[in-house]
Formats: sequence, structure tokens, C-alpha cells
Amino acid sequence: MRYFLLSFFLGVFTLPTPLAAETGDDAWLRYAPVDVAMRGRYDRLPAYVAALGDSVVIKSAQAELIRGVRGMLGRTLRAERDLPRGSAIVLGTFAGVQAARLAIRLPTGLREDGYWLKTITLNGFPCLLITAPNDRGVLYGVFALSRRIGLGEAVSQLDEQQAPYAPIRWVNEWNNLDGTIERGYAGPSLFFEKDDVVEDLSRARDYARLLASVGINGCVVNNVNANPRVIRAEFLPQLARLAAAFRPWGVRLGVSIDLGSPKIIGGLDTFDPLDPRVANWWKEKFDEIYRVIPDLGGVVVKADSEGRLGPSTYGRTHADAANVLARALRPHGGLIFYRAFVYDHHLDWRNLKNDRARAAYDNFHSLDGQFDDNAVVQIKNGPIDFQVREPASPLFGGLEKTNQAIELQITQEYTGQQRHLCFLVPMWKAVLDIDMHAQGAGTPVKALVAGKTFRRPVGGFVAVSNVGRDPTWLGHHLAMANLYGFGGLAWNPDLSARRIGEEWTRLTFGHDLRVVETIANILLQSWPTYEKYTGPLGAGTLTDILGSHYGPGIESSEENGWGQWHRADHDGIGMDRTVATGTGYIGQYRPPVAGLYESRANCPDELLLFMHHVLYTYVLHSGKTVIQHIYDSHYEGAEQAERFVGQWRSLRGRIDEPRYRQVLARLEYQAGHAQVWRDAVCNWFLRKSGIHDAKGRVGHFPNRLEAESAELEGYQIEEVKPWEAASGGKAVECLSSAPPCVASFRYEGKPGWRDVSVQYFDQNNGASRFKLFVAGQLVDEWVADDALPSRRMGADSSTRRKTKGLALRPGDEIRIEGFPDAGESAPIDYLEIRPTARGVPGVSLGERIPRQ
Ligand code: GCV
Repeated sequence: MRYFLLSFFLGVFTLPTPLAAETGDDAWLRYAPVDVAMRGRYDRLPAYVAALGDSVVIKSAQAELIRGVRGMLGRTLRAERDLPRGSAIVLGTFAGVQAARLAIRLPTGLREDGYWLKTITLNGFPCLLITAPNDRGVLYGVFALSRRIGLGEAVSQLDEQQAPYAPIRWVNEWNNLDGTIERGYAGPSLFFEKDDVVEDLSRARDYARLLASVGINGCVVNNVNANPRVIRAEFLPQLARLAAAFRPWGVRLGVSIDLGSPKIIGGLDTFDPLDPRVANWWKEKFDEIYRVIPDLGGVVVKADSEGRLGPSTYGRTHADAANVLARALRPHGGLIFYRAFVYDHHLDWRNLKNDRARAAYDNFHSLDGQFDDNAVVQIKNGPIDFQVREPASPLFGGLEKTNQAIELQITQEYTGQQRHLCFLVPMWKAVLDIDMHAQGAGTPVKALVAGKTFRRPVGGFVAVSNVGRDPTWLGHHLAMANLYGFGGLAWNPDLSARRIGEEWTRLTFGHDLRVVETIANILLQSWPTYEKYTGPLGAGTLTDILGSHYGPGIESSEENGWGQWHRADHDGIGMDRTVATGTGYIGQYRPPVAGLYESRANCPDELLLFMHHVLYTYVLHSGKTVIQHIYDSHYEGAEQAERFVGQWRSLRGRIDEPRYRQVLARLEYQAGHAQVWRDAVCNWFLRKSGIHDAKGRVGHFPNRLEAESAELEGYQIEEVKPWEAASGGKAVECLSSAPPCVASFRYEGKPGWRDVSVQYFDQNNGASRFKLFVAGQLVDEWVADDALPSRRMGADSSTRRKTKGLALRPGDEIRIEGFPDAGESAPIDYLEIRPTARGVPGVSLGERIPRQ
């Protein structure tokens, strides 16, 4: 009876109100109404908000607080310029507070961008002071207060001081002036189109607001593969418009520049950094830029890398190149970020001593101490290129007298391109927390890049973000946890990944405990899951490195000069980077770290293949052989990806329908593509090693019917390249002049409810249609119009349509009709038929299909 009453109350009184549809546009700044039960907590919040000072940033802070409180508490704070006679929230810099002669002892030692939230009494009225050394800090204090309300935390007796861990907290956007984005997966640029800055900058403004809300204070708007035109005199007014859009949010504009500019656009016959004419050209160029954009944050340079011009042309060093810019920027307070991503992409792969991983250290370590104080060496987190797992770059521990910043990647170039969920905060933390023993123990990467270890004047955190015009900003609602998480870690790298994940979820989806726990758990499992079904044991992501960097492409890393080698052969796999017998890379680490990696016995399993070449039969710390680990992890990863779908489905009705559906579609796709990965990698290693899966799964697909074995009308059998991208290495294509083409399969299993998955290729050069019939009855139809990154049949375009709950009897014909479109010929790989899981509405497993 008590149970009944409880369910009655829960059912009747806590029925969720229908949730308003959301687009993701507001990200975590939704300012959703605070639950009625919690609203009382904020009854005593003052009714006025007084801004001491009128800088654009302080004005934004005041307007933002009004916006937040209106959204969350349904009240409109009164905006005041002076202290009102009443209880107020008072916003102002230290200077503003002093000018207003408030009788407050301000904190000493609070760093720039830090803030103080303090409950005080002014003229006898209880007030809440938000103050900071600079106006950006005040804005951050406002966001912190709003976040507290959004998270349901108390705001009544506040005395909270916070300061960022590092001064540099920047994003880089690899946007081209034509509006495309290199490695962007969420639509065109917010900043550029058709070689100009966009007319309507409202979305750029919204982005700056988002960045500010998590403490990000700089944004480099154009690709590091820079178009020199970006700093031509006639383009500067356009850049100035972008700077103006960012300014109210305390986000400083940065630009990527081409080191060859003095020659390409400057009319000189050289760009030699040691030529006085070049130095003078840069000086005049920056004087000109700062006249138009007085608060430009700085510039980024990619030089001598992937075809970019660099100082090597003149036999000069990277320090020479950085310093010529640093000196021109210094009078204006600008920074030069010089990327350590310098390597030769024409390495001889036959030479086992060659190693791209060595490049950053080899190029920069000997230059330590030669960079000017406003130059920052920007170092990718790992020595290769944003792979699913890499060790920390040894360069972090190799620079003592040089400013440094870590470069992370929010855009998921090698980690699923926002079609797969991969919450990267745990990966970033793993790198940031590694002790590099740069000055004895206790020098983690985070302390080194922040400049704390060697007391550098600047340093910090940079991430390549690549948001686009998609309403979700990054193309997947859940991917925004990475942008939020980057801001969180750049502010405080000691925050836990769970805390960041839960906080982001609450702000983005609300406080329903089931929602918070489920999403946070999915987020936290997503990186290990992605790693399991892609690149094992530090071997690299095993993706197609020559093209999309998306689906599996195991051999693409080998026998070319790009140096992303995993060296898998008939007997074993892994790069020998030891000092004893390999490339010597491990010797770039300080001895305690090198000692860990040099010995196979000590090397952590997850990096074994990054550091060592071992036989497939080598036994890991886990007790498994390497080959069995490859098989098991790929099966586990794909199963986990499938479980995400069920976990997400359990949230139906607890999240607004559009976001629920969009995420569901992405997770369903991911679960299918995880199988493509699993099969490609496992089949490839089975063929290469000749060692069978101890569990008998690899190469055996009892529920599968290959398209090439079907009865075909109009469809032709084609080889797919590489072979592991398709089941059996083959698929069928409709090249007939009289479509549709037909592939007919005969079901020979037991009668029952079944899910039928059609694995097909959805290329981006057409939108084929498919119809699925069972025993002559049309049971499903769809259009292959996803935007997957390939024009060909292959692992990038392989996807599936799952039709659930079909009643099948032995002998049934399952027929697929394919209607090609443009360059896409309705290609099919295979059918997979599995029993329908319990819990599908109206279907129970094992229910007999009545005979007609
Ligand atoms: C902007 C990788 C990417 C390139 C990128 C480069 C870089 O190689 O694939 O698209 O170029 O890194 O970081 O400069």
C-alpha cells in the first residue's frame, strides 16, 4: 500500500512538465528557471545591480547578471550606475571600488582575471560585492555567481576568491577566410565567408560570451595554415570588427600569420628573420595593426611544418623567427605563440631510427633560453598529433627558460569528429598531471605550462576549438562538454573530470538526478570506449591518416613519410623508441620518466606500443597477450558504445525532445560505426598475425548475410579498398541504368522477433534511397543523406540502418531495393539479423510468430 501511495504521489505530483524544445544554441548558458523548491534560497538576493565604472566589459557584466537572474529566478534586477539606497549587487574593479570610497579592505595578491565575491554591508544594507583587479575579473565573478544559482548553490554568505591557474587561456579556430574550417565538424565559420569577415557578427559575439563564461580570454580566429592576406592593410578594418565583437566579453583577438608575409605581401625579396629590412617590416606592420586594433592579444605562427614557410629557408632558428615578431609586438603588449608542431613529413619510413615523435624536442630543446619574454612555445599535448592516446610531449619537461603553453584539441579530429562521443577532459587531465620531473619530483605538465615551475612570466592553455554555425556549436550536443571542460581546466586543472562533467550536465540539461548521473557516466566512459574500439595500447588511432582522419585505415600510417607509424607486421607491433635499441625518443624525458618508459616491464600497458615493438604474443600487465587485448578491447568498446544508446534511451521524457532525439541519433550511429572499427581492426590483425581470437569471435559473423552472396538484380559486386573496410572485403553497387537494383536474401533462422540492420555506404556525393521488404511487405525506407566524410565506399562512409521488431519466419525473403543518386550508387555491405531485445514496445522476445 505504501508503495502504491508513493508511486501515486510520484506519478501525479512529480510528473515532469513538458520540456520546452531547445536547439543547443545557449549551450550551458541557458539560465533555465530554478526549480520552485530551490528558488527560496535566492529570496534575499538584492533587487539592484550597481556597476561602478562604465567599461564595455563592466557593462556586459551588469547586463549578463540581469539576463541570468531574469532567466533563472524570473526577476528583473534594476540596473544602477551608482550605489542605490538599498540592498544591491555591486560590480566594480578594485579601482572602481576605491573611487567609490567603499569602506572595504580589498584582497591583496589576487591575480589578474581573478575575482572576489563578498557579502558586505553598505550604508546599512546587505550587499553582494563582485570585485576584481581588472574588469574581466568582474565579468568572471558575475558568471561565477550565475553559475552558483544555476547549480542551486547558496549565495547568501559569500566570501569566495578565485584566480585562474594560468594567464593564457586561449582558443584557436582553424578558420579559413573563405569560410571553411580545417578539421571543423560543425558547419562553416562564424567569422569569415567568401574571403571577408561576415556581415552579421551576432554569433561571433555569442561565442565570445560563451568563452568568457568559462574564463577563456583569447581567440585566434584564423587557421594556423594562415592566409597572408589576413594582415594586409585593407583587411585590418575587418579584423577590427571581430575584435570589437569580442571586446565586451574580455576576449582578446589573435591572428595566425604567415612567416613569409614580408615577401608574400610586403614586397621584400626576403623574409629572413635576421634581415633588418624584415625586422623593420614587422615593426611597421604591427604598429599599423595596433593602430586599428589596440588590444590585439597576439599572433600564432606555424613554421617549417607541413609545407609552411619557416626560418630554415635561411638557415635561421625558430628562436630567430619568434623573436623578430616578439620585438615588433612587445611595445604593444602582444604575445607571439610559436608552435612546436614542427616536423619533417618526408621521413624515410625504411629507417627504423627515424621518429617523428622526436621532432618537437629536437627542434626546440637546444633553443631554450633564446626566446624573448613575450614569446610562448605552443606545444601539442603529445609528440605526434592529437591521437587517442599519447604520452605527454617530452618538450614540456625540456624547457626551463622559455615560456610554454599546451595545445589541446577540442575539435575531435582523431577522436570521432563529433559523430562519436569522446569526452576529452580525462585524457587532458591524464597529460596535465604527469610528473615530468623537470626539477625533481612534483613538476606536472600543468605547472610547467602555467610557468609555475620555472617562474616564467606567461604560459598556459590553448585549445583548437573549431566551432561552426551548427546550432550546437560543435555538431554534437554532448561535445560541448569538451569546450566547457577546457575552460574549467584552464582555470583550475585540479578539478576532477566527474565534477566538470556533472556541472556541465546540470547547466545544460537540468538537475534531474537520473539525467545528471547517466550523462556524466556516459561522458566519463566515452574516451576509454573510443580508445578501445580504435587504437590500442598507444599504437595511435589507427585511422586513415592520409585523408579524413576518421574511420579505420590501419595501413595508411605505414610506408609513407608522415611518421605516424605503428610498425605492425606479421610478428608484432609498436615503435621501438627506446634508447637501447630504438629511436632514442625515450631519452628526451628526464631520467625518472625515461626509466619508466624504457623498460618494457615498467611501461604502462596503455603506452606499450608507443614505446616498444613487441610480439603479438607478448604478455601485458593485464595478463593478456597483445593480440588478445586488441581483439577483446575492440569487442568491449563496441559493446560499450551500444550500451550508451540504451542508457541514453532511459532519459526519454527527461530531456527536451529535439536534443534527446539528436543525441540519440548520434549515439546510434556511433554504435554502428564502432562495429565498423571493431571489424576492420580485428580482421586486419587476424590476417596479419595469423593468430586466432581465443574467444572465436573475430572473422565469424553468424548473424550476417553478405550482400555479395545475395541474389542480385542490377547490383554488381565490387571490391572495397582497403579490404578491411567492408565485411568480406566486398560490397554491391547499383550501377544499372534501370534502377532500382535489388538484393534479395533468404532468412533461414528460427521464427521470432528480429532486428534487421542493413550495413550500407552513405557517401557525401549523393543521397541514395533504400527500401526494405520482408516477404513482399515494405517495412522500412530511408535516404542515405548523412554528411559522412567520404565520396567513396569505405570505412568512413560505412553506416547502418537498424529496423527493429520485425517478425521473421524461416524462408522469408528480405529484399532491399536501392535507388542511386548522383555519384552514390546505393551500395550495400551486408545484413545482420539479431533477436529483438526485450523492452521494445509491443514486442516480447521469443513470442511466437503465428503461422498464416
Ligand atoms: C592546421 C594536423 C592536422 C592539420 C593541422 C595540423 C596542425 O596535421 O591534420 O589539419 O593543420 O595538424 O596542427 O598544424
